[in-house]
Amino acid sequence: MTDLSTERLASALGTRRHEFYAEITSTNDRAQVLLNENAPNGTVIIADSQTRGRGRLGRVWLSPAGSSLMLSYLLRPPVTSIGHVGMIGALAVAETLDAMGIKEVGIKWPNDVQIGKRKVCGVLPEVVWQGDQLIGVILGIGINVRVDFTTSALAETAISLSNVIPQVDRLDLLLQLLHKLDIWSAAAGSTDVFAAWHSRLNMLNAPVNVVSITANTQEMLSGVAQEVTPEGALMIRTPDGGVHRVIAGDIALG
Ligand code: BT5
Repeated sequence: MTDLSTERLASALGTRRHEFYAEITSTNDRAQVLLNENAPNGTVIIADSQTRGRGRLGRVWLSPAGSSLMLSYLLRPPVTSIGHVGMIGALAVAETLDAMGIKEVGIKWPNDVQIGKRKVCGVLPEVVWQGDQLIGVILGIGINVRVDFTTSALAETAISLSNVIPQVDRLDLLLQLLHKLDIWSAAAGSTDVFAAWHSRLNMLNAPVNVVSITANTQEMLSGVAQEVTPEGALMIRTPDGGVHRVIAGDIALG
């Protein structure tokens, strides 16, 4: 028996609006359609496999069929709180993994959830506008449940839950995660979101190499990850004493 199926999901999710796909391009694509069709907050789209699963900046998300929990969750936060959505995703996942007894769970800026220093989950918030009107935000989440990375290029940087705990039922994982997402999305805009997210950052005060990415430029910076601001900007202190504000990018530990 597979741990994710239309029948199991229907009986566990009850009245929550949801869709399950054995295969889809990307759950975020389908979420966009449902958001535009006025689907309620908390609607969730789940897939067993994605043919065009994506990360930030057009990158590819690796997720062989049957191996991951992949979902998109719909929210309509106040426009001033859309920056909280990625934080909510990472925070909800980190709390869920903690509650499963997994050790060394932390968040690496901007929103990777790690076990030790390896990525177990990626978060992809996508904001949907109609003109200058906010329609809502799609929170895409991919968790490696039993992906075998041994022969992959990600062998050194990625990890699955199956590497640290014996067995995971993806439906149980989903239910626990949705519970956390419901709680934290209701708190979007409150200072509690940033405080809880910030307390789980695992790279503050560490030496890092950062690629700072803007619309037209990419800049490499090496220094210490000094702070992350409530707006989510990473502050890097370089050896010359300068402090640089990084809005979007990636970090590798230096
Ligand atoms: C992310 O992007 O980490 C966001 C990933 C979001 C995936 C979910 S799945 C459900 C929903 N539907 C979608 O289409 N996407 C979302 P980013 O920070 O850009 O990280 C991408 C990078 O992580 C890649 O370039 C690889 O280096 C690495 N990577 C790819 N697959 C991975 C995996 N399964 N585990 C760990 N690292 C991975």
